[in-house]
Formats: sequence, structure tokens, C-alpha cells
Amino acid sequence: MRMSRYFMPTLKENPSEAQIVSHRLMLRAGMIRQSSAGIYSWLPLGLRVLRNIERIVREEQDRAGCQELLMPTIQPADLWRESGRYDAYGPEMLRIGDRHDREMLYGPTNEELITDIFRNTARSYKDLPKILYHIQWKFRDEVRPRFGVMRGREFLMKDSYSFDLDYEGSKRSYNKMFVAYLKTFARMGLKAIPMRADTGPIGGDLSHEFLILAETGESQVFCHRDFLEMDVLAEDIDYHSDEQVQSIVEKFTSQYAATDEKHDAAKEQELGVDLISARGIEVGHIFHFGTKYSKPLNAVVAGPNGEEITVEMGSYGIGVSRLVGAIIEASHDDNGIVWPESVAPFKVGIVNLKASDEACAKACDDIYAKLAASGVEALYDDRDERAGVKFADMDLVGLPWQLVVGPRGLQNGIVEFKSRVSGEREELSIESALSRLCA
Ligand code: P5A
Repeated sequence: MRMSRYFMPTLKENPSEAQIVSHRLMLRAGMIRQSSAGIYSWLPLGLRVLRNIERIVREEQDRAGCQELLMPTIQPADLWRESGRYDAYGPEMLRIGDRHDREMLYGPTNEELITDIFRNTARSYKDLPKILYHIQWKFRDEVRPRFGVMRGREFLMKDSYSFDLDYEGSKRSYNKMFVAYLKTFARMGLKAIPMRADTGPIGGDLSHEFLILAETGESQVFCHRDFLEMDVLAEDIDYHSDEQVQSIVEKFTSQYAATDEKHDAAKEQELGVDLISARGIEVGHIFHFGTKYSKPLNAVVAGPNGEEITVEMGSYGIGVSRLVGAIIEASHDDNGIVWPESVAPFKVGIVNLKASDEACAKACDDIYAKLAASGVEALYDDRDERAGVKFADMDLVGLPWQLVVGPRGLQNGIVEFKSRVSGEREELSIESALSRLCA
């Protein structure tokens, strides 16, 4: 993408409304703009990151055997009356009337709707197990929307729902999602710690929140010091192997980790200096709630002997739009964002130091075309701006690599190749710079 044509309204000054670094940087890099409290438009640069996160989430869900569908954002109130949650959900739910005075709502989550789909389609135990998911916008009328996309009112969530015949089956589904989440967050360069958590308005007997530690986190958490050094889950998982899945879950749950609400004060004595207390950002939350929704909504299948079996369920959420902010909280410096390569909006930025110089422009055009031909996405600063402005913008936007092309280096066929993470610069021939990026 040529920056001279790109819609990327960067800001030099820190916007006064932003209290935390990720919100500041997202506004400054031209990724989002607020439309009303807790509701944002995603500008082209921000949308590229959101889509990359979505893609990783989707790939890992599919790998774990989940199937994607798409449910609507607007739901009928009656379904929520059936589960008993319509009144209980309170003012966080945006209630809407249509032209026929039918009561509708903008979905804050989809347990009722998916259970309705399931009860109208599944017939036999042979239809199980199943895990269905979608990636869809939610609305929660939060008391205090803040920190940009971190606590929005409208936000993008990946939510999955599992259906099993019995408790053992639903525990297997829960464990699969547990492992898929470890893998998903690791691919985004995040160390997300699974912690015992309160089930709140979703309900159920068992749940884990996945949190990344950050001073700006909204949750108070407690965990064993070992988690600071834990390896993120890098290996490939065979989701058909219950043993492998279970052993990974056991490894991560064997050490103490809990959010504020589930914290056991006795652990403070027991663990002593090994217990750390910190702030965390909740990027995912998984729930096992058995028949909480399937029973009132009568989601049953016929068992092997024709008997009726009420299905056992769980639900599993990832805050897709919150992750954009969370990744920035975890990865930035004084100059701006430092994107992990897996979610970066572009892999490399080409900085033309002298746009008015014909040779320089030609070399940059050529590099840009060659990268494109190899499928490498580049943000090409071809603007007629001072070098200082270009460097500052490139650092702010945080692409993993920068290729700096100036008239002096070009005379010797040399460009500068800079890593955004380490700040290291190397002088390379154009060919070797290209082959590094295309490798
Ligand atoms: C699980 C999937 C649920 O809603 N039902 C379907 C369950 N869980 S949850 O914990 O309430 O939300 C899942 C994840 O969504 C993100 N999230 C938010 N992101 C931005 N702004 C918000 N206001 C917001 N609320 C929740 C979190 O990452 C949470 O883990």
C-alpha cells in the first residue's frame, strides 16, 4: 500500500481522552475512531490487524474440530425469557422494539440462540459431540466503557458452544477448547495464563479466564510465580488424542492461578513468596455449565435405546477486538507499537528517504513490486515528507521490518534493513534484503 494514497490519519499529539497506551497508540496510528461511547469504527490499518487476529482464532478453532456458522446480532426477547435470563441480565442488555412492537435485543452473547438452533435440528445421540462457533459483534451496555476497544460496548467476540451426551464428553470438549486457547494466544505472541474464574451471568460450575499480565489490566489476579517463566504452547496438538489434550490441561492447572473472585486467601500463607499478585487483561473465558440452558430450552436428543437425553453444554469466548488493544499493551515502546509478525498489518515498511529523487523512487517502486509479486505485504512511504516524519510514523505503526532507501546508499546498491523489535540496522544489498523478506 502506498502511503500517499492510504487512509491512515495519524496523529502527532497524544489524544487527551486516552488513558492507556494501547488506546493512545491505536488513535495515533489511525487504526480506530470513536463514534459514540464504547463504539468504534475500524479504519483500514486497524481492520487489517483485527482480520489477522480473527484468522488465527478461526484457524485454531477449525483445527480443534469446531465448525463455523454465523448467527445474527439481533435476537428475540422470548428466547431469553425461556432461559430465564431476560430480566436477570439487567441494564447491560440493549433492548429494542421492532415496528410490530415485538421485543428484540442486540445479543450480548449467544447461549440461547445456539441452543434453539440445536434443539430444532439435532435428533439423535449420533449427532454428538459438536462444537459450533461464530465470530460476531456483541453489544453490552457497560456501566463504564473505557480504554478504547478493551472495554467497548460494541465489540467483536469469537464464541463457541459445545454439545455432548454426558459430563465426561463435555469435559473433553472443555479441555479441547482450553488447549486451543493456549495455542491461539501463543500464536499472537501472548503469554495468556489460564486462571480459575467466577462464572458470572453465563453460569455453570467451572470456568477459566485467560489473562495476560499487564499493569493496565482491569482484573486483579493471583498466580504461582512459575507462570512467569512458563513456555507458551508451541507444539502441534493432536485433538483426537484425549490423553495429550488432558495432560496439557493438567500441566497448566497444576499450579495455582485465580482471579480476584475465586482467590483462596489460604494460598497466600501456603505459597508465600511464590504467589504473585498482579493486574491482568482477560482475553478469553471458557465455561462449563452442563444443562443450564439445554434443560429450560428442552434441547434433547434420543439416546441409543430411544431414551431422551438432555445435552451437556459449555461456551467459550475470545475477545477478538479487545485482543488488538491487549497485544499493544504487551508489545510497544516509547516510539509506538511493536507488532508480532503474525498479526502485523503489513510485514514491512519501505521508507523512501527522498521521494523527489528519480533513482530513489524507481528503486522503491521496484522493491515494492517485487515484494508484492512474492505475496509480501508492504506499506510504502512514498510521500513527499521529511525523513524524520517518515521514521516517526513507521515506528508508530510498528511493522516488524523497515527497509530504508536513500540516494547515498543506492549509489552502492545498499539499503538499510531495520528490525522494529530490536532496533538493529543492517546494510544490505537490495537482493539480500528482498530474499530475507520473501523467505
Ligand atoms: C463465552 C462465549 C461469554 O460471553 N458466552 C459466549 C461466554 N463470556 S465473556 O467472558 O462474557 O466474554 C468473552 C470474552 O469477550 C471479551 N469481552 C469484551 N471485549 C471488549 N469489550 C467488552 N465490553 C467485553 N466484554 C467481554 C473478553 O475477552 C471476554 O473474555
